[in-house]
Amino acid sequence: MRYICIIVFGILISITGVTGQDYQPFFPDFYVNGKKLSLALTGGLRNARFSNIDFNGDGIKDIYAFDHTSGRSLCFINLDESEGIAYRYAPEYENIFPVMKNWAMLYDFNKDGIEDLFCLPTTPGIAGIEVWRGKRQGGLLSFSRMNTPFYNVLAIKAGSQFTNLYNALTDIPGIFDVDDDGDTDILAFEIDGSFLTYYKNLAMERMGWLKPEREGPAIQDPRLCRLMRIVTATLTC
Ligand SMILES: [Ca+2]
Ligand SMILES: [Ca+2]
Ligand SMILES: [Ca+2]
Repeated sequence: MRYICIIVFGILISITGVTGQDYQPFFPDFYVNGKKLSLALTGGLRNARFSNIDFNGDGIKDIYAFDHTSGRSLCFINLDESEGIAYRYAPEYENIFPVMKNWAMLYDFNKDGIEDLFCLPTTPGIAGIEVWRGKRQGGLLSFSRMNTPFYNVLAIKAGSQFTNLYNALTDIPGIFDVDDDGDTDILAFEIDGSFLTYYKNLAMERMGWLKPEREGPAIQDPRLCRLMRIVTATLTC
């Protein structure tokens, strides 16, 4: 009898077919004392770093938050309301970001008006900085990882080879134009964590914006050269 039941059950499955349920996110409204909680389903933030980027292409900067504790990317659209400040939780943009850990931030290093993504390398164990170039095509925002000669992380020359620009796995580097000469520099602590290293970008001094040179056969993108032609110098201030 037992075997008959199994056979009948198998026949029923083969006839009717078995399919998994499609999962569709559901975002119900939540109210407290009649007041709608607009960010009730964000999941909360414990140790977040915030950046600005225009997700929906309306010319108004929105908010990107990377939460260190959960490793989540959270997106918030600026509603540009005339009174007060209002943001909408926008999970539909979260899947444009790769899976990341520890830290992530946005900064437009190549001055094309679209923020680029800097994060802990997605290759495990590499203490450095990974760069994903932002682009917008057909109104859709996306990021693509930039290739470099050393594990696809931001690299500096080491003799005739390249090595990673060191940044501790748990540290967030400073990424901005330190000397205000138009290109992006890096501040990062050395391996013992005692001294801050100033990685000065030499793109403006050596290449300028309109005549980029390439250093090494593996560097194929002149925009990446702008970021990679750097030297170390002790920060004196
Ligand atoms: Ca916007
Ligand atoms: Ca950019
Ligand atoms: Ca600079």
